[in-house]
Amino acid sequence: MSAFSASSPGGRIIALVTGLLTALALSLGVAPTAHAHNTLVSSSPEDGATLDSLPEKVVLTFNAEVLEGGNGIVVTGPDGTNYASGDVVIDGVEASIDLEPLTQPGEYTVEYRIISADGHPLSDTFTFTVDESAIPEPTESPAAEQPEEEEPTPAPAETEGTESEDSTSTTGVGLSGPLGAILGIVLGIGVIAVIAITIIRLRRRPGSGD
Ligand SMILES: [Cu+2]
Repeated sequence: MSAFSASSPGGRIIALVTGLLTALALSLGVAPTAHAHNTLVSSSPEDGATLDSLPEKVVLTFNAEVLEGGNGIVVTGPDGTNYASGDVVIDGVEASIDLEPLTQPGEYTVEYRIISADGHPLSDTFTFTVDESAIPEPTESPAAEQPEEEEPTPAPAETEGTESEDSTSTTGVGLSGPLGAILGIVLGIGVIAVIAITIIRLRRRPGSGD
C-alpha cells in the first residue's frame, strides 16, 4: 500500500525518467529551428530519373546559399567509377560539377557534401539511371576491328620461313647423296675383295695339295 507513495524509491525513478524524456523531446523539437541546414530543392538529373541522353554535369539547387570550401560531389557509375570531373562549382544556391562522358548504362549514385548557409555540412545521396539508348555505340566498333585486320600481315613472313626450311632440307638430301655413293663404292670394293680372296684361296688349295 505504501509502495505507491511519491516518496518511495520507485516513484522517484519514474519521475526522473519522465523528466529526462521531456528534456530530450524538447531538445529534438528545438534542434531544427536552431540549425536551419540547407535543404535540397531540386537537382539535375532529378532523383530517380531515367535518362535517354547523357548528362554533362550534375547541378544541385538548395533553398539557401552554399558556402565555399569543403564541398564535394561524387558520381559513381554501375562500374564503380567516379565520373565527376574537376571541382565543385558554387553559384549562390547552386552547387554543380562536370561529368566525364558516361559510358555505362545503369544506375548512377550522386553523393554530395555541401556547406550550408549556417556553416554546417550537409550530406546526402540520390540516384539516376542512364538508359541503354543514351550510350553511343558505333564509335568504338571500327576502332576495335582495326587491330584484327593487322594480324594477318605476319603470315607471309611465316611462308618465307617455310621456304628456307625446304632449302635446308634439300641441302641435307644433297649431302646424303655423295655419302651414299661413297658407302656403296666402299661396300662394292669390300664385296669384290672378299670374292677375289675366296677365289684365290680355292685355286691355291688344289695347288698346295699337289
Ligand atoms: Cu546547421
